[in-house]
Amino acid sequence: MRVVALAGGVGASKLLWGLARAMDPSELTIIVNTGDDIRMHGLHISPDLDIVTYTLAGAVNTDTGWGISGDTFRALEVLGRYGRPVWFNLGDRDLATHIHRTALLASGATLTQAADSIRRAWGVSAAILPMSNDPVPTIIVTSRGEMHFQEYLVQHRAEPEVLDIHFEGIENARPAPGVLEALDAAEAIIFCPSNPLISLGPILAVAGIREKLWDLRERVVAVSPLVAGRSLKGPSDRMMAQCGCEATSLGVANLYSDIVGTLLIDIADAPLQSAIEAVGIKVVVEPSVMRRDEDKDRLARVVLALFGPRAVAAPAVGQVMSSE
Ligand code: FO1
Repeated sequence: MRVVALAGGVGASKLLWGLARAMDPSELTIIVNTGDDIRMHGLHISPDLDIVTYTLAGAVNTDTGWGISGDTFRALEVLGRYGRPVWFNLGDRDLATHIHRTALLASGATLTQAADSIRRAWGVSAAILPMSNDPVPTIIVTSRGEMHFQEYLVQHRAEPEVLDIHFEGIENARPAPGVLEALDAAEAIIFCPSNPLISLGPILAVAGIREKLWDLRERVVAVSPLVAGRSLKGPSDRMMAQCGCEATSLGVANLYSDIVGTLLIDIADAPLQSAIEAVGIKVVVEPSVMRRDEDKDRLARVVLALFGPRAVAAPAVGQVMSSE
């Protein structure tokens, strides 16, 4: 069964890790947000592409959810000595990825080709596609002025009040090669539990993607990133409230009501079920917090099972299932 997942970074990658174990990963295509991409020290950094790649390779730093496990920060120390900004923590091994990507782009490769080169080198068999090869930086308009999303999130620790969100250049951004084709061919489309405004929002804003999902919504299952009105990682709850959206799974449903057939919500949100159904979305209530690997495996299998028994592979040898 061909499965397409729309993904941001840390929240998404936990479910993706489970999906890649619960199905044949070569049947999985992941369309990744690139609104978080930023240029630092002359290098093209694609945080969400890298988080997804490192996670599926089993190499991600599981304490932070980003960067490479066991990485050191010696180069960053020297960059600081030169007076360069060091608020964005680029590890030594991680820097090799950014150097490789930047060199490929400078030699005329596309971001799609760079992402593919990186995921192959890490032995990841799922296809990892940037949403677009055109730059679409996410700009946050805050009480302290306009800033790039990474400046808001990392440098300012998501403290400034969010007044508005722009995806710069979105009018001219085209879907990357393979994105619309993968959606067309998908038997199952999964929205990972990512921030609907700044992680899946940029993907859905690329010309043609939301429109394509209008026709496919019966095969779209979204996993809510909010549990009891709180995001488990990152500032989704605060951002949603500050942008005038209800910061609950019902608020998520409202943002997806034209493109999602089924929303999976946590058991803590069961009281929202009928309100969500009233916006025309079917609801599945399941434990959705992924703390341990067993939780990721379990949720991935629950999501895949919504598309029928064929979607879920037999557990790999040695794979632990929390329900067993
Ligand atoms: N997140 C942080 O909170 N602090 C960092 O210093 C940081 C560095 C970083 C370096 C490479 C990378 O791929 C991701 C990094 N992230 C960092 C994560 C990133 O800011 C966000 O979590 C994603 O963009 C949101 O998905």
